[in-house]
Amino acid sequence: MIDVNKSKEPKQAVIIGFLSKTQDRFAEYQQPLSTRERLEIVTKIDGFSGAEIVYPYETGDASETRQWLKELNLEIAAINVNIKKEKEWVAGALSRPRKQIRDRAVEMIRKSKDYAKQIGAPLVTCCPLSDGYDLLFQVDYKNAWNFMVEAFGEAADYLPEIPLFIEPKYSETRVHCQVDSTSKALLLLKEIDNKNTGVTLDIGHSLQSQENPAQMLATIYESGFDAYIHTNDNDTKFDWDLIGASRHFLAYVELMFWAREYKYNKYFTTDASPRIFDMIEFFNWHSATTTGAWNLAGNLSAAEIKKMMAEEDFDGLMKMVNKEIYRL
Ligand SMILES: [Mn+2]
Repeated sequence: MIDVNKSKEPKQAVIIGFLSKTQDRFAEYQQPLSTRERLEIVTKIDGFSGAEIVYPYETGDASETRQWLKELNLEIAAINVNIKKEKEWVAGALSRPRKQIRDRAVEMIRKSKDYAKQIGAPLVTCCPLSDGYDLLFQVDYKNAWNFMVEAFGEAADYLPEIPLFIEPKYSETRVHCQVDSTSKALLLLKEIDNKNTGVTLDIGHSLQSQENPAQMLATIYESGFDAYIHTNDNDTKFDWDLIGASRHFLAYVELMFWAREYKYNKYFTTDASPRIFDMIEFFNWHSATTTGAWNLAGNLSAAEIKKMMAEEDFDGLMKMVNKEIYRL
């Protein structure tokens, strides 16, 4: 295991779907590329050594993909299982009243764990975006919650050496998602009661849920679960997947500070979309920003900061932020 507190370079990866064509309701951005071509682009970005790939849409033959990874000297940060795209899951997958629909989603997560094992990925992450509601009086909250606990529990029990991470998000694709905050994800994991689980803390999702990402990282660990981090930024109203630290610089540095405190050694996986920007430039800047924030946090005196917190030296902490972080 690397000593993260001495490392000058945080491990960084990217969700490779962002290296191809993306679209919103009004426009399309960038060019469509194959999984192999997307992986080749990862090697062109300074500071990136890992990829998060989507099961089953970017994952072909496991041995072929493993060969590509070896050739390109890349690692898999995570397998991201998609349980929202298939027609039957557009209105939800794990919280639906019909058991067959839930069972097929659980089966998809199980298969993604098999694939993760075959390819040497350390974890599977799942963001149940379509599980939620658009209108009030639309879903039975009682059943929906219990179905999600049961379904995620079944998926977590399978192949325990590949842990299952749940990624909360407030909104999209439903107006209000079931797992709408980090705390809700933790409550779900407490109900499931399986230690081979964790929370994928997406900075932008956390901000959209009116959270402070650093505080939520500490809450995840203090609740006894593992954490995996997605990096990006937004305006707190919508999950814009902006370049890291562009709107919440101090929150980004504070998250890095606590990630170091907890000796976080998984990938910082970029969940940001270049859209109108030049793709390589965008990710090079994102990577440099994450490395810069990591190093800035590492150069702070953690012992002094924690002493000031213990002594409630609020003025000292405020000055530290202005002098050492903002450098004013
Ligand atoms: Mn994410």
